[in-house]
Amino acid sequence: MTVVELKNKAKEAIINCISLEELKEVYNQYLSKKGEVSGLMSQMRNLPNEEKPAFGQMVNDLKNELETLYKNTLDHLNEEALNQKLEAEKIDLTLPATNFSVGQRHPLVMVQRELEDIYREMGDSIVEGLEIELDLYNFERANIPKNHPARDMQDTFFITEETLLRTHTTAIQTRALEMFAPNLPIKVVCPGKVYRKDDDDATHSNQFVQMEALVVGHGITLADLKGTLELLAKRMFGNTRTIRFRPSYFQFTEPSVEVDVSCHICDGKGCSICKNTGWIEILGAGMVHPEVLKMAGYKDPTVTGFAFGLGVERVAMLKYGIDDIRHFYTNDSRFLKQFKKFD
Ligand code: FA5
Repeated sequence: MTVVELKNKAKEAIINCISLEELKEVYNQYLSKKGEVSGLMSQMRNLPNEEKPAFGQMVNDLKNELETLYKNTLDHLNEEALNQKLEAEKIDLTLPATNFSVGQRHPLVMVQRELEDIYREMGDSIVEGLEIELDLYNFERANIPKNHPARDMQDTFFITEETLLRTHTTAIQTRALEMFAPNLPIKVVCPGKVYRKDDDDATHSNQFVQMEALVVGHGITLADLKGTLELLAKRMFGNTRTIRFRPSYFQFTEPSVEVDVSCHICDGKGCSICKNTGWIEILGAGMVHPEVLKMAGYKDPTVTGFAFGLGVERVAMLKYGIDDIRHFYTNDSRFLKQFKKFD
């Protein structure tokens, strides 16, 4: 092939390239070390000596011309590729933004945190226990020996004869007493999930959250318990709800009381939610039974204490006017979103 023929063929091939890949192939064919342009030099040895300089000059000129054309085509194709990429990634800043919905705390967590803050202000520290608990801490250390009829008050999920799903946060109380004994004073709050074989209805669930409070020292009296509960009720419900103390029975407190808050649905007049009583029970309480203190290691009879165990769902229901405890567990976002304003 003559120099002119090669020149025309190579120029046409470069100009017709429509992609970088094609251009690379054309470069390899004509302009690389082993390409056709370098191949022309091998013809030099067949030429008479006087023609060699002119031929060499011609091949060099061809090489320079093709390289310039190659470079311009490469720039053009690179620019085109960049433009295509920019076009594909184009962002329309005038489009409306995507709405990301930011989560919020669950109402039960909100109420639990609020209660913890109140307890903390009173100087309590938080102690946690185990959901799978020993019979020993759930019942025996709470002064409820095996086969005692008081066990029937809490229908229990037993795992083995000695282990169970704790039925109340009093199990954390008995562990805390053992952990602190014989040191004084104790001022702790014990939150946690508890489990019972209760039939589910508007105010009962077989899994719920309790918060136990325990104060032990010298000279703690029922008046301290009453004062603490009144303060707690005012902080949680304001002054509009009425509370009442009702004598009750727990095997681990003596005397024992239960605290009710006037029903938020009927304002105390009686409705299906409060079972026509006008009241909703939120907690059980009392003076820690001397036997419970003794079993934990407090032998001094002048050491006394009070404890109470509160149902977090019941408090949340009264606080936010919720008519069915089951709403807390179904994860319906229409229900949960309503609490955003309180978070
Ligand atoms: C007890 O669990 C005692 N351990 C409380 C206690 C602690 C008394 C310390 C004395 C000293 P009771 O079973 O009544 O008591 O439950 C306490 C509270 O948990 C109730 O007032 C109620 O608010 C809540 N509660 C009880 N059962 C359920 C249930 N099935 N579903 C939702 N909340 C419940």
